[in-house]
Amino acid sequence: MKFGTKAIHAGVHPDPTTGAIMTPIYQTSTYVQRSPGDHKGFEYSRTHNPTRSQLQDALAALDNGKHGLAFATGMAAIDCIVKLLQPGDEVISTNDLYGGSYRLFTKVYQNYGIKFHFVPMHDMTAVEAAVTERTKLIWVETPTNPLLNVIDIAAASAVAKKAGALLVVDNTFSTPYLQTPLELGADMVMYSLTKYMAGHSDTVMGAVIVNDDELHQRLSFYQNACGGTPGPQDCFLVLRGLKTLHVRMQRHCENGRKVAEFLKAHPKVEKVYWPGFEDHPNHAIAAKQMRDFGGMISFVLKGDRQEDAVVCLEKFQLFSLAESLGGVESLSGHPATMTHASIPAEERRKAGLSDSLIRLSVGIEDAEDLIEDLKQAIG
Ligand code: P1T
Repeated sequence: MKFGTKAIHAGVHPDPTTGAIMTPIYQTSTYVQRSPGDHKGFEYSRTHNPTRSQLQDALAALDNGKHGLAFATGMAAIDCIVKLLQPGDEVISTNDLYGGSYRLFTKVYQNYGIKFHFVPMHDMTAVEAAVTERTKLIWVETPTNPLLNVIDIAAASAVAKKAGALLVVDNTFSTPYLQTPLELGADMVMYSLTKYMAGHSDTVMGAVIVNDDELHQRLSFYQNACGGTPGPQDCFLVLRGLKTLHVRMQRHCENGRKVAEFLKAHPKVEKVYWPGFEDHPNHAIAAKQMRDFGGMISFVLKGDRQEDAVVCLEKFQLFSLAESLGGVESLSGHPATMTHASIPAEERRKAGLSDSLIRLSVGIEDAEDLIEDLKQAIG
């Protein structure tokens, strides 16, 4: 089955009692048993819920994976993955990543005896150099948030396999429409479903997709034991969003290209970060592992001054200044003070993240209107 057909049909089935074509919102905490242990596969909604089950199946199908697990937020999904580790274990992570992931790693799990190495992963030799006999997990985000670096998933998988470590790909920026990491050797794909997957800025949720049965069992154990599960209404919203994922992503990519090209040609713009440019340092890998280049773009104005970035952000009319990304509406953000403020300034600078960087999530409005907005804001 092709992607668009799967987005609409995979994992879901009409309600057996009524024929309702949309998965009902099973707003229930518990399920009546005829006799102790004699039930219909559902006992308690932290453990299983029919709306969540259909979403998990739909998510697995889109990534060509076997099992999906849904969580209350993207951070709860990441938290569940890190719980697979033991004190003394080591993680190699990209040094350019969502600030909340960095915060969870360094401010929470470092206290539990897990060691994190942050390296520029677009250079695979840096990853190889960080491997020790204690390396248990390799954490990839590609394209990265917010610098749009592209990491070679197949190469990272080769390093992980040699090290005996698990490879995770945070696929939030790409979605399975653009890349399917399990097919490139990843052990786990992770999502903030809050973003493109739900697509309408109306819910926060996360997910993990895996092929391996044992890994699925271990993650399911933590999903239930720790309880970071989503409610059925949120699962319904993501299920509804997934049905248009392919149409939305196509338009995000088309608009992304137009906006990136406009910015690149603008005399007041110093640098544009977008993996679709042929002169992007990792363009060849992006072209190999992605089906298109997405709608996330970052840029720096000439002079590289934070004051100028703030003025530009204040002037936007259509690119609303807000955290998050991947919704139908265009958003703008200032990573240094917003999404990446939890990364110390020194570390941000080392990773190449300027305090004047502006991040855009290009929505699916008419591109001409978005470009008019950029023109008036940049001046
Ligand atoms: O916000 P939440 O659903 O918990 O997901 C966390 C998360 C994980 N991974 C990536 C790559 C992300 O971008 C995020 C959340 N990011 C933002 C809120 C943001 O504006 O970048």
